[in-house]
Amino acid sequence: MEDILEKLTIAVKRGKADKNSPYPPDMKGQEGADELTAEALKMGFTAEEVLQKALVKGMHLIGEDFSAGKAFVPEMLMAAKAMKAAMKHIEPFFKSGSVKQKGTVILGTVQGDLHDIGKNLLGMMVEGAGWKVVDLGADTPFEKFKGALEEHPGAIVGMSALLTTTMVNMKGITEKIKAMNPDTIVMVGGAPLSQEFCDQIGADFYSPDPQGATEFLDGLVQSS
Ligand code: B1M
Repeated sequence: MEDILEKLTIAVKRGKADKNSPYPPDMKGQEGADELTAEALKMGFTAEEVLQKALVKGMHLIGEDFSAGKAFVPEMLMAAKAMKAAMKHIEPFFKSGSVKQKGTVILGTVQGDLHDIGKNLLGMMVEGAGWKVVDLGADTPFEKFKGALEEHPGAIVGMSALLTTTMVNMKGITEKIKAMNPDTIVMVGGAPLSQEFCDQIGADFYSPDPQGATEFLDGLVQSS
């Protein structure tokens, strides 16, 4: 049973998106992240298990290889492509939450940063928990957050960063958002962040994972 999760971890790490993908050449003709995710779900693994035990694990492994100089940007890109092929099967499970919307959350990966997989996962889970999500994408400057806040007054802002060099951009954006309206709630997350950093930049909430962010959001509804 667990065998399929191991195969899926390898498919993501190696960037094997689907059976027809010619990359990597030594895996030609083998099932990729697309088919293996569908199979794992069919076998009864939960979306959460597939995500944590295979997909996120595969991304972590390619990250380790990159740190060790054994993989490079093209390999990370292929791994991201495989992850995305898998996520389309996972998405319906996270989006099947309550229909009534609890409020609006504006999400974006911060300016300068192209990593969008974690932000996309967060978006799926928040949407599944019953929130309207306005996804501004990656490399999001303050102006885009401003425009979205003007369109959705009272919305909560969620910012993601994966690089130590881009997380610092969250400070200026948070300050400008608070200058527009001090009551706007700003939550931040992403692998290099910490509670201490969140406090330093004047954001309202930090969560290392989408579950914590969703619980925080739901807590806002209960307390209002
Ligand atoms: Co990049 N990259 N990358 N990369 N990349 C990392 C982040 C890195 C850790 C790799 C490494 O060195 N081991 C490293 C950062 C080092 C650092 O700053 N400390 C790195 C680097 C250096 C770079 C480049 C600079 C490489 C270069 O060009 N020399 C470059 C930068 C480009 C740019 O952004 N300007 C770069 C490029 C890329 C690709 C484009 C090739 C690709 C991204 C593709 C894409 O996202 N569409 C890529 C990838 C895939 C990675 C790794 C391998 C995987 C990231 C990922 O998707 N993880 C990554 C290594 C790693 O993470 N171990 C790496 C899976 C994802 C589910 O996790 O995003 O952490 P994560 O999200 C989590 C939590 O953090 C949390 O929830 C998610 C689910 O649990 N979370 C939130 C995230 N946002 C949240 C917000 C919240 C709450 C929770 O509230 C608002």
